[in-house]
Amino acid sequence: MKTRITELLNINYPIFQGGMAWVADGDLAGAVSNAGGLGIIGGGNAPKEVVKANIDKVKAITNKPFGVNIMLLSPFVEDIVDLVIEEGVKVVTTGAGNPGKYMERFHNAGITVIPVVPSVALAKRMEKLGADAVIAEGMEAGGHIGKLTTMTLVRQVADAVSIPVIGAGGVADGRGAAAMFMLGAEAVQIGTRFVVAKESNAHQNFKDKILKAKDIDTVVSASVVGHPVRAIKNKLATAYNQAEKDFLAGKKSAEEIEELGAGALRNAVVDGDVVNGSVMAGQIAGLVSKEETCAEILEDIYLGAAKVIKEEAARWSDI
Ligand code: TUI
Repeated sequence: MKTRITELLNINYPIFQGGMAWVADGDLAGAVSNAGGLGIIGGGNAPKEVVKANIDKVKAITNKPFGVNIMLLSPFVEDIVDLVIEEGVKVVTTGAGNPGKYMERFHNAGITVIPVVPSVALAKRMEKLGADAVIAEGMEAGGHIGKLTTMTLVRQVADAVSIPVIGAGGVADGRGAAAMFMLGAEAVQIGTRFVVAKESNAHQNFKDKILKAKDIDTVVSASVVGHPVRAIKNKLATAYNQAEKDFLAGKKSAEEIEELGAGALRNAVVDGDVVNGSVMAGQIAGLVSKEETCAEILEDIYLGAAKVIKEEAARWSDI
């Protein structure tokens, strides 16, 4: 099965592993790319040396294509832009902002640029600036999110641009992937299910939170102060949302609230503090109940999508 995305990137499966900060390291991205998907290193807020070590790791694991996600709120964003160019990284995805000012440098270096967009307006702007594709990520996703749902965003972005669209947010299996293709996507990006992959180095406590989560267990924090983030409900998320109420009542400063979030993702992913740390995960966590290898996950999604698409097509074949 081929789409413009599998051809553009020379990958077997039209499946990206989300570039999740702290989680998407060289081991995870290397395993996904090696198995035929697009593994993506999550730059997050990491300094250049850390991202470079992860790039070296992927290159040691596989010769296949991989990407680096540049989180545009990072204090090290300029360094990471330099790094991906120096290292000959072929694919860059961006998140949490507008990568417009780096586009020319990426293209001069022959990099395929795929920004995450939370709206049709940004998708169109990215297409005009020469983006090779866009990832339309709905608010079902974990981590930093926009306002629209995946269902409405993917459909409207696919209608508005001519470049290929990757659907993300709320996808964890073949049925979800098939739904994205029906909406006009030519690949899917998946985060939460890869957090619990065998090759993922996320702390077991973090994985267990996802494996045990139900459909309604995530909440959005920092909608008032900071950047909206979806995570599994815990003491931190509850405290953050209470602090925001206090802020609106004039009883707390923005700085005091932002303090709560500092280092919270690292605390959960690396140290396993899933009480006071931020357990970022998508709403589809309720469907994720097994630790598997990246190869097993990719095959399950790909074959699962093929199965339901064929079954559904058969139902419509007489019309
Ligand atoms: O970036 C993500 N997900 C993330 S980043 C992250 S690290 C972080 N932690 C705490 C606070 C903030 C960041 C954890 N999860 N997904 C991609 C994404 N991009 N979601 C939303 C956006 C986005 C939002 C606004 C992309 C562009 C944008 O543009 C605004 C503009 O400048 O036009």
